[in-house]
Amino acid sequence: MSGNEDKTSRFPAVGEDGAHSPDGRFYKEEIELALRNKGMPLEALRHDVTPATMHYLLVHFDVPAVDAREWRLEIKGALANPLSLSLEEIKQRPAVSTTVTMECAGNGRALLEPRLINQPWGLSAVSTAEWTGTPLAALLAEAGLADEAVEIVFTGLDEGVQGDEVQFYQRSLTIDEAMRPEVLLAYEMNRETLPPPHGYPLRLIVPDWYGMASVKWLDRIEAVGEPFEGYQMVSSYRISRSADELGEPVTLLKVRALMAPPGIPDFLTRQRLVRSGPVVLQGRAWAGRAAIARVEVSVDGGQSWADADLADRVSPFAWTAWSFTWDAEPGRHTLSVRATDDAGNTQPVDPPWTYHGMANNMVQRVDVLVE
Ligand SMILES: Nc1nc2c(c(=O)[nH]1)N[C@H]1C(S)=C(S)[C@@H](COP(=O)(O)O)O[C@H]1N2
Ligand SMILES: [Mo]
Repeated sequence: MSGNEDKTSRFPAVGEDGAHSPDGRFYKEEIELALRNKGMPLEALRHDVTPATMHYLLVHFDVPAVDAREWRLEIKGALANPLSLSLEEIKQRPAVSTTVTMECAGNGRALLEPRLINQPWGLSAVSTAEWTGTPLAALLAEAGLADEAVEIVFTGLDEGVQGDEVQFYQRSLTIDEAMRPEVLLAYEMNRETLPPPHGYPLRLIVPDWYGMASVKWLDRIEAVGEPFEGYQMVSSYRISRSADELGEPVTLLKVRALMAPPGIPDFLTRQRLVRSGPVVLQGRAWAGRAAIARVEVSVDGGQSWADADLADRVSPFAWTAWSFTWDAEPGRHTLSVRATDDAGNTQPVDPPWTYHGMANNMVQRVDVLVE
């Protein structure tokens, strides 16, 4: 099992584990990746729906240039009636708009030590958008899934090399997951045509799952009779302790809360400067298929916690807003926020180390100086 490392890599290795940064140093290639991709500035946590230009972005290979007049979606494989649809035909089908919180499974990776050399996310790889499209389930029903079909494979138009494998970006879902009514084939983001980096002309949206499931630039959808074992299913998006351990697949979003950093930032270090007196701390919390039961704030570096107020969520698939009024006294303080879902899961202060640094939902810490 190889992770994101490749055998000819000039990157250093830590022990037998592979391509991890030995001293926390960021490589030029990681900085270039971080410039191609982007996080959501955490001040955008103040919006229910993230403006599209502030939505995080993760692109493994190149953004394909697609001529929508030529493009067609193929639906084929283990089904009775294969379909080939133009974008216009897809838009003529029943349309649904759903507000969905999406988070990259690598969010928080750069906070681990040592960390995989990869897209170096801090905590900014999460956003919420309103996606408009047509439900996948009706199309699959129309195509007449065969009894032997066990999974649906989604293939993007983007091709590249990862872990020494030439591949199109591909992910699968079980039939049960693919048939859930909230799964969309989306052609609009925040009521505008899907921007090219977000999947133009058509992408999958799988609410409640980490972002890797929501395949962009769809080319084809295939029903298959065996579980799909492509690179992005078995060699990446795994929670394991080494390159050789298969581990558990990354699936539903783990519980997490984030805070919009209060006060004003220092340009270079992003350290926060806050005026003393009452300060309204606010942010958002989310958890896969569970609801947020509780959000707690600590203003003393995690020694004591107090409950924040929760607002109604804007959609069953989107984050919940929270707020907390803090009486800020002069000095240095470390603010933290932690969420608990209605299944009783909560966030760790110290995350368990994992090889790929996936699904790290550790508690956020924000250092502030109050004057
Ligand atoms: N075809 C394709 N789909 C993809 C990806 C990709 O690189 N290629 N990246 C995935 C990952 S890892 C994430 S987190 C989300 C990000 O979606 P966004 O860039 O619209 O925020 O898209 C997913 N879908
Ligand atoms: Mo991702």
